[in-house]
Amino acid sequence: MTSITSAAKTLVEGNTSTDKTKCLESDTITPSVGGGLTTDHGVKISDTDNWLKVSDKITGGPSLLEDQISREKIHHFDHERIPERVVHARGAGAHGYFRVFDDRAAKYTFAPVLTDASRKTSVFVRFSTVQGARGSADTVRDVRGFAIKMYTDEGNWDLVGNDIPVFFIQDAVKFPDFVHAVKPEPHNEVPQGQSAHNNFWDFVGLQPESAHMVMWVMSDRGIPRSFRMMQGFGVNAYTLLNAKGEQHFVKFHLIPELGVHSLVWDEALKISGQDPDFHRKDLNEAIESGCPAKWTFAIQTIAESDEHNFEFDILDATKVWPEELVPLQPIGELVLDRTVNEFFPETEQVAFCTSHVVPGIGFSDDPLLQGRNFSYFDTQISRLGLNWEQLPINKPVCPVMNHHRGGQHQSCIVKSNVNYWPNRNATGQPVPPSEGGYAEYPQKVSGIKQRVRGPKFQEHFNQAQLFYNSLTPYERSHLISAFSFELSHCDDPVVYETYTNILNNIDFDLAKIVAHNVGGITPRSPARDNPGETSPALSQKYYVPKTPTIASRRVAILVADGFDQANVEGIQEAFRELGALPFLIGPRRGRIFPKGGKSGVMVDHHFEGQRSTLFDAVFIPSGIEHAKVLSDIGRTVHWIRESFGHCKAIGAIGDGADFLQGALDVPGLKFSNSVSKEDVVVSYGVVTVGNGKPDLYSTSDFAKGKKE
Ligand code: HDE
Repeated sequence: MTSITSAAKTLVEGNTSTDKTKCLESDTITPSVGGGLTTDHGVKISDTDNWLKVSDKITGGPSLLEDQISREKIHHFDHERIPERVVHARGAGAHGYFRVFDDRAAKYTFAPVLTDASRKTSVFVRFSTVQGARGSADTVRDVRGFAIKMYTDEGNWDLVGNDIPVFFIQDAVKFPDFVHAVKPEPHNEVPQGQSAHNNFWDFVGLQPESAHMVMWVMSDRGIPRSFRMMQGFGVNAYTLLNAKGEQHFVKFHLIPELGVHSLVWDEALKISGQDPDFHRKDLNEAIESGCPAKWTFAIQTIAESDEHNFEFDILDATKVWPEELVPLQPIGELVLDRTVNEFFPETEQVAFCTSHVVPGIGFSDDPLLQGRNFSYFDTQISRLGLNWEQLPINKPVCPVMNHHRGGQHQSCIVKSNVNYWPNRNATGQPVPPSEGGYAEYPQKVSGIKQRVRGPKFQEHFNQAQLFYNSLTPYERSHLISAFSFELSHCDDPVVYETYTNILNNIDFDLAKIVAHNVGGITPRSPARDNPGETSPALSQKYYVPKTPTIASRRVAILVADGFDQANVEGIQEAFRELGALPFLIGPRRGRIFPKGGKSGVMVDHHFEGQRSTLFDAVFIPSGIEHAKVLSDIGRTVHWIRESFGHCKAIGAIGDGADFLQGALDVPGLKFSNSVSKEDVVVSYGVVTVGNGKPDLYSTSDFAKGKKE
């Protein structure tokens, strides 16, 4: 009922506020405790636990179809699900805002959302994986969707991006083929949440335009540590129109404040089983613990007159605009600071359309974008129904008025005797461009009608090679492992042999190693030269945060009875001061008693309940008894070894450092044998202060030392 009233109000009058959170309040209810249950038609219910039956003192008796209250409950339940998205089915969302630093983008656009620094535009962002179903795991190797809905005063602007700057195909008409190939195979619906299967590699092996994007997905970008640590890219080339009527091509970028970080593959595989909701929990945990997710918003622009001055076609979505050629211009920030109240009406029902732009922002002739502009609106109709834009999460914050009527689930009641234009009442006339009406740039177009791609769309390997060359040695080694994992899951030799040929067009050594690993045909000579050109911004290493921080990072503190209380309290306080999230993990979830302490501390988890994979770092305090227990338990020794293998920071004091030394028998790894805080030893990410009297050492200094 509330949604009908507010939707109708929006259509005619507009909202009184442009803050989306406030607008959603009229559609949000808080169930009152003791307020009583009702049917959907508002009649009070006295019993929701027992179906109406014909019973006597001996039997419960048959259920009666007559029971309209039970029938309504079941009816509603039977229809609770809607079709999941055909791609990007699994997602997580959050609310926040966008604002620009100043009006520096005014030379490119008159769109106030990109130029008016006094504005705080409400946003809703949905992150997603692409291949898997709604119930698949978060940490699979895949592209991540990064879809932003900006509720601007001029209407909704949907920037539907990914965490990878290029795409698998150049022309939208290939999308159904690509999606069929990557999704579970038609005969057996295998695999789920993976591209490691014959059909995907068959398709991309026969479709060389995919080579660049495949390199990105096989790199660490395919397994992000967190949505909050991913870059975002609009991918397609859009256009900006300025007040003088000049047009520029533009690409949109988001750079995470926390830097770009990934899991390692072994970690990602384990988390898929240990906590399939790892990413969505991470987003909520960070926001709720006071660490909003933040990105710098930047643009790359190319003047219309420069369109053809590049060796690649700037409208080809399988290409980046290298930053050496087209620098990034930071213009604003995106912040996510509010979690959703209810998943279905917000994250599931939110619906994005690339065609939703606001005046000052337009499209280019990128053939992928043109197809997307058709596809998104269309898919929302089958997923949510024609009137999907009236759903609370999708509704603009500005007035909506037109003569569209009817359709399923129409929730606006328009009080008017006309529903067309022109009309005798002059109701709802179009707004002229001078008063803010959307106007297209008068682009000159000529040519021959034919099914072709531009000549520069034919080159597919230069940028795949540029990407490979720009990776650090460890990034390359991860990439080689990823190809080896994926291709060895393909059991049809035609498939993995074809793909190693593709790799030989990128780099001879890469092709040789992967072919050797997966049983492909080892190439004898390079298919093309690799002159070694690089672009540093393509490596994740480039995105080290300006101010390194451990804020929102999860730290496990392993404790057993007899731990040193001062150590633990000191380190907890130090971590909290730096915004990190310390968790106590013990041999039981209950009270664990410090040395000489009677009251004990409640630990958050049991060693078996949460594994090292779910934390960014681990700390072991001092305490002889406690260290002995830890070293006697195989699981805790494994915790430490696994953390080390996954390159996590590990810290220990006193007896804790002794335990660590026993658990980590790694040649070359150094441990402290001094009690002096001046002698903290940092070796391969393992930070120790030696045995002795741990209270001589201030644990908060330890955490700060770690941070540096
Ligand atoms: Fe999508 N894409 N896509 N896509 N896409 C969808 O729309 C499509 C493409 C992206 O969280 C669908 O609402 C075509 C590129 C995201 O709700 C569908 C082509 C990029 C999301 C669709 C592309 C994306 C989608 C399915 C041309 C990165 C999730 C459900 C080849 C810039 C949005 C839906 C959300 C979703 C079509 C390519 C990103 C079917 C035809 C390139 C983040 O309409």
